[in-house]
Amino acid sequence: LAELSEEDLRAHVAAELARTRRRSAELTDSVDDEDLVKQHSPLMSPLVWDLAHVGSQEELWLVRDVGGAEAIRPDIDDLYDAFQHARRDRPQLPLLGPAEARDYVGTVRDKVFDLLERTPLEGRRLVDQAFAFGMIVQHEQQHDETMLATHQLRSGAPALTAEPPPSDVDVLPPEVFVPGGPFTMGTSTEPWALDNERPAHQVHVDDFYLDSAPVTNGQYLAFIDAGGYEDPHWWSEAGWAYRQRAELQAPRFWQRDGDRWTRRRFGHVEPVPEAEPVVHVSFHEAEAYAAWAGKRLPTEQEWEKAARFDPSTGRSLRYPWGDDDPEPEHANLGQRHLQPAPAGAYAAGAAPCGARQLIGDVWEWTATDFLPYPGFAAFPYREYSEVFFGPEYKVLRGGSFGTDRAACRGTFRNWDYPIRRQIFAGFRCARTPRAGERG
Ligand code: AVJ
Ligand code: FE
Repeated sequence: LAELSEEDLRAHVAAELARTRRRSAELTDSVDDEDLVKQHSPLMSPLVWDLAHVGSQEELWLVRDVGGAEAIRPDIDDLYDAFQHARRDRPQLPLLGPAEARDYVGTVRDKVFDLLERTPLEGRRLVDQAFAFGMIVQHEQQHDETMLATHQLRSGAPALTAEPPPSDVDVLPPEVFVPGGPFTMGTSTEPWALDNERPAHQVHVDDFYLDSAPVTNGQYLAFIDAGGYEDPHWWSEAGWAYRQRAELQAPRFWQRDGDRWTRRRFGHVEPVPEAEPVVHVSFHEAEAYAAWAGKRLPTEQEWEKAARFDPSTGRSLRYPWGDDDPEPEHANLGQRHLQPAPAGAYAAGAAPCGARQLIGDVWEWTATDFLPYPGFAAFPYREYSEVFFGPEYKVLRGGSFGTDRAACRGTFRNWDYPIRRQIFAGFRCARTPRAGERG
C-alpha cells in the first residue's frame, strides 16, 4: 500500500468499499423482509439494525467528521448508537424498515464516493489520510460477520450457500515448540491497524509448546465422553457457575441424536465432523478442555509470537506465511466457505514455527484480558476499543471463516465476554515445557 500512487490507493479503497457492500447485500437480500426485522436471538440485533447501523457510522465518521458535510439523518443517530440500546431491546425501536434502510445506506455511500474523489491523498501520509475509509470498510466487515452469526442462529430453510472448504490435510505433529526470547508484538506500520493493535513493542515470551492446529470436534468429543461437562475439577469457578446456570452439555448448535451428535449449520443438520475445528464454544469451555488435556490456553503474547515471529530474521511478519496479503490458498477467510476446514489444511498458510490455521477457520480464545498495549492512544474514538479495556473481556485472535481479509491480520485483536458462544470461536492449547523436556 505504501508504494501505491494516490490514484491507485483511491481505486483500492473504492474497490474495497464496493466489495464489502456486496457482502452486506448478500447477507440482507438472501432473506425476506419479515426475517430482516425479526430478532433471531436476544443476543443479536435484527439484521436490518446492523444494515442501517453500518450506514449511520459511515455518515458520522466519513460524511460528517471527515467531509464536514451536513447531517443526512440526524434524527436516527440515537437509534443506531450501539451504546444507547442493548441488542435485546433493538427490535422494539422505531427502526428504518428494509426498504428505507437500503435507501439510507445507498445515499450515505454515494456521498462517501464523492468525498473519496475530493479527499487529497498525497505525500508520505497518503495512507493516514485514507485511514478513515479503511476503518469504515473494517467496521462494515465486522458487522457482516455479526450478521453471519445471526444467520447461523436463525431457524428455517438455508439462505446462504458456499463451496465446501479444502479437505486436503497433512498429518502434523500434535504440537510445535516455540523457543523463548523477545519478539515485536503489535504494529506501528500496518496501514489499516486499529488503535488497539498499536504501537509495536518488545515482549519477552518464555519457551512454550502450541498445538499445531485448532482443537477438533473429535478431540472435543473425547472431553465430552470423559464426562468433562460433569466434573467441576476442570472448570474455573466462574466457568462452572456458567456451565451450571446455562446447563451446558456440548458446543452450541450440537444435538444428541441417539448415540451420536449432530450439529446445525446455517440451516443444515449434519453429523458432527470430527476432523473439523470445534466452533461455538465459550472461553470457559475452552479453558476446561485445556485443563482436562493437561494443557492451558495460550496467552495473547504466545499466540502472536507463534503467528508472526520469524526466527530466521528476528522480525515479526504481517501474517504467519509472510508479508503478503491473504490469498485463498493461505487461509479460510471471507465467507468463501460456511464452515472451518479440517485441521491440518492450508499448508501454504503455515507459520515459521509450523503451526497451521492461525489465521482463518475459527477465532481462537486466548487466556488474556483485553488491555491496552504500552503507549496506547485511542484513535479516532475512545468508543472503538478503550471503553472495553478490562478484565471482563477476553482476547480472541486469528479470525474465522466468516472474517474478511480486510478485518484480519497477525496483529488483529478481537474481544468478547467469556460466556459468548454464538461467535465463530474455537481454540488451540498451549503448555509450558516440563523440567528438562527441552530448552
Ligand atoms: C471488535 C468485534 C468486538 O462487533 O462488537 C463493531 C467491532 N465495534 N462496531 C463488535 C465493532 C463497533 C466489535 N468487535
Ligand atoms: Fe458497529
